[in-house]
Amino acid sequence: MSNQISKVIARQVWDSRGRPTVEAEVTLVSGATGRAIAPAGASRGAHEAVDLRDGGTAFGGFGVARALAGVEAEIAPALLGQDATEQVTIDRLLIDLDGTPNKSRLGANALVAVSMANLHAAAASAHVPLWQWLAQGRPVRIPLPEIQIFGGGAHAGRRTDVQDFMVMAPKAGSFRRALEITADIYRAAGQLMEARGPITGVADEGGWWPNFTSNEDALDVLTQAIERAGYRAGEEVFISLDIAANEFCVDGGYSMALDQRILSADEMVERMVAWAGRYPIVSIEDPAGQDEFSTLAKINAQIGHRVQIIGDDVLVTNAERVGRASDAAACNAVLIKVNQAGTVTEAKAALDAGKARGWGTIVSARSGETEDVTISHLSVGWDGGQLKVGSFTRSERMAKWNEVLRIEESLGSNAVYAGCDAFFAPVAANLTKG
Ligand code: 2PG
Ligand code: MG
Repeated sequence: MSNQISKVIARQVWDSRGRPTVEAEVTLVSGATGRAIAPAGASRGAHEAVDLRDGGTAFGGFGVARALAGVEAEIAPALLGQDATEQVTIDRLLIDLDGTPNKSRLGANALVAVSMANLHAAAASAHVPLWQWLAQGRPVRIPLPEIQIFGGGAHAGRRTDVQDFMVMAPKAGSFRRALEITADIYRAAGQLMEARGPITGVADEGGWWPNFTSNEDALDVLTQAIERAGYRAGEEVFISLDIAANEFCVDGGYSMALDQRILSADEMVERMVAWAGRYPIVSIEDPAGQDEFSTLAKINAQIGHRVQIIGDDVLVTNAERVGRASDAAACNAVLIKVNQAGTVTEAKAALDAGKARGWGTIVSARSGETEDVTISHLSVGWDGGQLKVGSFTRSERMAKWNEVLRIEESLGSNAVYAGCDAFFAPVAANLTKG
């Protein structure tokens, strides 16, 4: 059978932080091959699948020799002869082979690279682009992008408490236009930053390095940048935040470095509600710690009808945790990062769990990335609705935006931009009523 796997190899390549990571290559009897690279997060949830790193002194402990060895000694022999088009079976095999609840034995970095490489090989064998292989004829939309303008938190030496200050253009009409709008805003934001003092570069995901006296200062400048670029903030272009609050959640309180004080959970709720009232915010990710379902529920109850409340560190791309959050009414959207789950199939299950509840779903990159564009295809092929890749500079980010541009172009007049419909219905309705 030509779809049988004939070879699986893994090699060490390097990510956007200059750290080693795993690239896997899967070859089929037909000669088709697929290749994928594992990304790596910096602000990680405790319930994520974990990477296998060598520790010790070499490469700051980030070496992947053990992860590579596991692919060679165990994963490759187990996959030989398997049908690559049976992704669920392949992933089940990987999960069972690892045998741990968090993928710690063989490493989520090894598993996710092989799982995604297999997906590419299957698509190559069918001679179709990956997004099309995933869609299998079902209707898809071009995702609404969520694009970072300022990077903070764990991606910028904690110069702001908030990790991602982003923009969204749900009414842009097309992905191509949304990127043009973002380019204008990114440039305008740079000019505003320059006027405030020397620009000191960019953060991990390419957003301007923050030079702000408070989180609110950053929100003011971002709003100004939208307007300076010629767009109406709160009508055409909206702000999206990843608070990544888990990073500064201590004993249920929130240690806000720029405020020089610890907010109680209720004060955090008040802060989010106040920001959503004062700024043109349409989306907030992780406004509470990774197990703070009740704090999230309070925020969701107050603003969830008009603001997307995304779970990332709290949901860790896990269908079961999506169910828990849904029961607690803690979120109305789920971030999907394949390496948080460890396999393509588990990530898809989390996405489906979100969709089944009418939630927004956002396929996302990690802060440590490479030229790999798998997620661009996942976001289209799975009809994910939204895509988060980081900022609008640095080629590990631009590669992913550019890939979606190509897909949109290939669809011609059949391309449908997800736009406002990418949100949970009440949020979408609120956006379109104006
Ligand atoms: C996040 C991601 C991407 P990291 O928190 O959503 O911005 O960061 O990959 O460091 O977890
Ligand atoms: Mg996040």
